Amino acid sequence: MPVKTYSVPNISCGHCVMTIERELKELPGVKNVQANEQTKAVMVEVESLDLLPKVEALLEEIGYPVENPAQAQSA
Ligand SMILES: [Cu+2]
Repeated sequence: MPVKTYSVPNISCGHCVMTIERELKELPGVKNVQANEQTKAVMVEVESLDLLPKVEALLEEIGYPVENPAQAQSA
């Protein structure tokens, strides 16, 4: 399944990591989420790349906008 790693500068502590993982896992089609406080990265595994705009919108909504949205790259 496709995996995308985002750079999310607003991650500052373990609480951010837990919030991001909990919220993203509730999105249908998201299979796995791993956020990292040290690297400020969020790895998402999705059923389809079509879901990435939703992932990005949700992250922005909860206060963690991504630096490198999928539209800018070929994932
Ligand atoms: Cu935090």
